[in-house]
Amino acid sequence: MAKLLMSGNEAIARGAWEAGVSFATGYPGTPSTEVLENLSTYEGVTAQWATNEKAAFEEGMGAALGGVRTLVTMKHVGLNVAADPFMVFPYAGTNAGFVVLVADDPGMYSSQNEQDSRYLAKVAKVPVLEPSDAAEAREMMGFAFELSERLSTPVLFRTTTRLAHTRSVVDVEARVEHERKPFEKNPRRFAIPVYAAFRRPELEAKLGQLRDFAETYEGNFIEEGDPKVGIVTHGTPYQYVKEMAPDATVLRLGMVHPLPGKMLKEFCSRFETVFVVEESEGFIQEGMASLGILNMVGKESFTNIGELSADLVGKGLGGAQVPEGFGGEVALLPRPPRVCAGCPHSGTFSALRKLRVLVTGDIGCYTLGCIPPLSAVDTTFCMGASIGNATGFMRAGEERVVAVIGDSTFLHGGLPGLLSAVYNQVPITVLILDNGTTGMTGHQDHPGTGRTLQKEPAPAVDIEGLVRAMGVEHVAVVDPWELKNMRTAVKEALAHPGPAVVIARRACVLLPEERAQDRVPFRVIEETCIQCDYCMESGCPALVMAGDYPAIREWECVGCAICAQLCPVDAIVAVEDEAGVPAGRA
Ligand SMILES: Cc1ncc(C[n+]2csc(CCOP(=O)(O)OP(=O)(O)O)c2C)c(N)n1
Repeated sequence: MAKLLMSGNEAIARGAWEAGVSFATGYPGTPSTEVLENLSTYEGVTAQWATNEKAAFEEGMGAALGGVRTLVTMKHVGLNVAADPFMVFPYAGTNAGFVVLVADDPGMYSSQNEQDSRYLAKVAKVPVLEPSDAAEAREMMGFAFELSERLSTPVLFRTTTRLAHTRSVVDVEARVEHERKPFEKNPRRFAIPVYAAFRRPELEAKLGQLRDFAETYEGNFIEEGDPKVGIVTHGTPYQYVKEMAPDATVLRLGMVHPLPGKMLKEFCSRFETVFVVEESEGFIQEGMASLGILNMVGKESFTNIGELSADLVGKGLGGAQVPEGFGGEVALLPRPPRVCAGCPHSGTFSALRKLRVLVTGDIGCYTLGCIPPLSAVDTTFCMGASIGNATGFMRAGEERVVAVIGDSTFLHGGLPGLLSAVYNQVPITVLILDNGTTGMTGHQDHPGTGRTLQKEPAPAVDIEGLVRAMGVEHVAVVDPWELKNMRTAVKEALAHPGPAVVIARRACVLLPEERAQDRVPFRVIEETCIQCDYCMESGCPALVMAGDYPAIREWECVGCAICAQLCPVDAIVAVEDEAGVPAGRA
């Protein structure tokens, strides 16, 4: 045994490895991504990125039924994508241990919504485990696999951003190997649509067993303290409770679904009022109410919006225990998100903005196209939605609609929407922003990059050939740094009578190969500049106002020349060009 300082995600990977996980799969999404990345560095685990969360979940089901301990990872919205198999798998139950790690993001630090995934587990009738720190996360992972095998059930292991990214000291142990459990054919168990009706009561019985188990599970524990102050809590909020009410009597739930009804009732009967300190929705509180527990204060005092904090918990508990001057608002400089200098998406949007079309967007770095100064995208909802949305807008009567979607997102959830547009011959234009990576979540590989999770060579899907094979007749490939070409390509695609695809292909400037490029930076000639500010519409962070004129921070400029092409008077030139001759990219 050794002690290591680990983030929650590192500890979860470690715990899964120690528990003998042989197969791990997932799709990137903050704050879950590092679990799989870490696990891929351990011996004895086959780890891979799947195309999307549903694919990952189904791969995981196969592996667990095939007899090896399996971990599937995703962020909360990924569970929505995987919801179909997630709701059905419990009917069959697993063979070897199957754990799905779902990271929720209260506060939406990097997500499109705030979602409490515990509710989905309740619908699926699956147990939910929630650790309170990294050390417990490692240990609980091992238990999650045991529970999964003991009751032949998938287990949802829920974390949140705070736990995923906070470090604590973790005791690590050796890996325990598990023999492969042979798969025994049994249609009555595994041909669900045929036999679901028979299995439905079994699922309910299993939930009953889980309920009984919850009463004695040592992750649901009571810490005795002040006999007048009773608090029920879970996950990270447990830490805030310990900080703000160190003397209280606390029931900490490690399994939040199903709840230990008897334990909760007995606990609550000891107090006049019990505080339920819970982050996100009042999931535990609602469960307690349905058990007939009424002497509690929960969401009335602890917001369901964003993250809780020690300060908010102290205030919700009545403020009595909040130390003088504790917490308070932290003044942060407002820092709106921006594209990187030379970001290919910036070129795409600079070209698109002028075309005055309706643009449906998607999820990725290019979501920044919705806000000033890029201001080129009109809608953005969830991964893959841009293409279906574009079809819908055309069906509603819009005449020119462009869907913009990243390469990773296109392969994740864009394909069915495009196929539907082809099938129904809806003349949308789809702009695939192919920067050769999953940029937003930190450069993960995908089926189009030619590399696996371990950076081994892999077949790279030919996106151009793929869309042609789907029946798209008009396909163009352009460099988004070339604004004129970009504009022409989109115009031609819009003029095509059927669905058309433009692939804007240029690697993300933050990829190591791109960073290593030695490109000549640009500068502004003040005497020529007419202060129109068109260059600023590129959103480039290397462009700043210096007095009355824009200036380029040379050390940040990557020489993309997007700003130079936006300048109507050729006042932006390559630095080395002593004569001030325009770079002439346009
Ligand atoms: C269902 C779902 N899974 C995962 C995520 C996390 N996520 C946000 S954007 C994105 C992909 C971005 O890659 P890409 O489409 O290539 O665009 P880029 O950021 O590289 O511009 C991912 C995985 C999410 N928002 N929703």
